[in-house]
Amino acid sequence: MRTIKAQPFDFQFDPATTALVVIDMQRDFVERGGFGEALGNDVSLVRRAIEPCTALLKSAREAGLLVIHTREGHRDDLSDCLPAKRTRGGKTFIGEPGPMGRILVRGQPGHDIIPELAPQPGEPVIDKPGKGAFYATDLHLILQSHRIASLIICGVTTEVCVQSTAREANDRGYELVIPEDCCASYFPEFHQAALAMIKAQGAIVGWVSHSAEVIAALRP
Ligand code: TIU
Repeated sequence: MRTIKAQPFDFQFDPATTALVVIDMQRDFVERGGFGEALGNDVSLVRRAIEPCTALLKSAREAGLLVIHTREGHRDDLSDCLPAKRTRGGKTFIGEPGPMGRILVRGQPGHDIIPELAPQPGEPVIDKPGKGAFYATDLHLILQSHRIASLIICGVTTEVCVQSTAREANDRGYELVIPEDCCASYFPEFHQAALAMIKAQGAIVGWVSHSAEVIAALRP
């Protein structure tokens, strides 16, 4: 077992049964002209997670961890986008044309994972229609088939897709740690609040750490 210095106390994990899950590091959320900006947000606030995620991803690959990427997005005909989601937005809505193609539609440029964190061949990419990465996807099945027990979760945004995924993972029996600098929100106060909720009550959902601590624990 390895140990990551974390809150509310140290996180124990075995690299052989641990996966890194990178949530929705897509152009639509972290570049100008995408869904995040269409919702009225300043994307510079979430771009701060890119560099720490890049270092963490490199370290996870070197340590031989299973690496999984997720992308939030919808079918061309939006048949998998319920009105409760489709009607949300500012001036531009899911499926409408934007500077990076149709907003949050699979295959469009904005839906791509940013080049800094591009998946490597063999790394599963989960296309998810919801906020949580387990909802209506085969993520749990893939994790089970690899005998994964622990997750390192990073990506955007902290209080939306990262937190939803962490809660879904905890309910399915996974132990999880979130390096706080590897996730970000358009609302720094929500980022802080989400992480506080996750680690509260003796790690009620999971642990919170920092990329430097996770990378240190992954070194041989
Ligand atoms: N990936 C993700 O978090 N999707 C969102 O819509 N996030 C917002 O914060 N809006």
